[in-house]
Amino acid sequence: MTQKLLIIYTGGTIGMVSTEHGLAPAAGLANRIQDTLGDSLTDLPEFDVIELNPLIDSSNITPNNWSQIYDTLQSNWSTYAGFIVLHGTDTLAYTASVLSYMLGACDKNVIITGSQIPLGMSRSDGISNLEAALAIAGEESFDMATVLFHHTLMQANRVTKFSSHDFAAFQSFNAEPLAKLSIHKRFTGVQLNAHHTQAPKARDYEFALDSVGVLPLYPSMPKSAYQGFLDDEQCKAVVLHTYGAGNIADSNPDLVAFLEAMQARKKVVINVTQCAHGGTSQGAYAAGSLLNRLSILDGKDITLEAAFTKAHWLLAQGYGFDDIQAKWSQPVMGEVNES
Ligand code: ASN
Repeated sequence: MTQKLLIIYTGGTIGMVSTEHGLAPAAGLANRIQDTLGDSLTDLPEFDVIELNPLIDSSNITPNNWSQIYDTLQSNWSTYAGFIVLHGTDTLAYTASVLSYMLGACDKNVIITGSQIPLGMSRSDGISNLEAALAIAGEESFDMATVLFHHTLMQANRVTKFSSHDFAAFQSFNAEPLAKLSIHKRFTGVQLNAHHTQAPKARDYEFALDSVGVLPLYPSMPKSAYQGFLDDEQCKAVVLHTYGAGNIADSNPDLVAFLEAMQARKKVVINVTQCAHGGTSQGAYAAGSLLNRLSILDGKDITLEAAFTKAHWLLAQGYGFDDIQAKWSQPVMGEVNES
């Protein structure tokens, strides 16, 4: 093994260039990194760059891309001291969450980052995000996939993109950031190196592309918004994006009938609140207590992205309805608080 790092460019703004249709990812990022970071590279670890094919705006991400990123990490694991995944910010939280489950407690760092302005354009935040990732990726493992953005290192499965404009595009909800990077690093939150870590194994499962849906609740929702989940044979789980403490319109007979039918057809339903902060208290209100009676899974303080990808990952492992009902409350990689 060398002390070199591997940068995996998946696409996203950090490596985009202007085109007649707007910003789009472009090959040749290694040269743009050399040109942009220039002399500061002499103080940073050496690295290689792999570009995935095709490079995508992360709005186009699918579970096949998650597999491609994982396989690239796994097949290069023994060669490099640490890894940086450059990803578009739009769906970075989904990829970061699923990689946290796929990699588990790993013995090298996988730091996911990107930017709001492309490298090589004026005021690019890609420079500081990439420099910081390069500076710490080869250090002692954090035991888990992490996201680094705007001087903040966060647990991968706790982040949500909350600003389309600010350089601080991500927040870690319901979990302290792992570190604030200033002149000094200040680690907080989880205890590092708490797990027995290992190298990731070769993937022996596939994601089923259409297996998980999301149903955001809103007032007076038409039946057509959710009926399709029942009829679609491929759909095995739905994240119900509920109000406040995990409440639904329990006086809407069509919605209640839909949830009953989901349970009868053994399709998993997970209750995740639309509130970024706080989590559910399923059953605290009468308007949410029906969900307990229907054995709908309580998402507690999990993010939408972490719940959606956890359902995908559990289904891909071959777990069925009964297994997921039993397993859901156990955290895989700290994505939910147990209490
Ligand atoms: N549309 C871009 C992407 O997600 C946004 C970004 O990276 N800042 O690929």
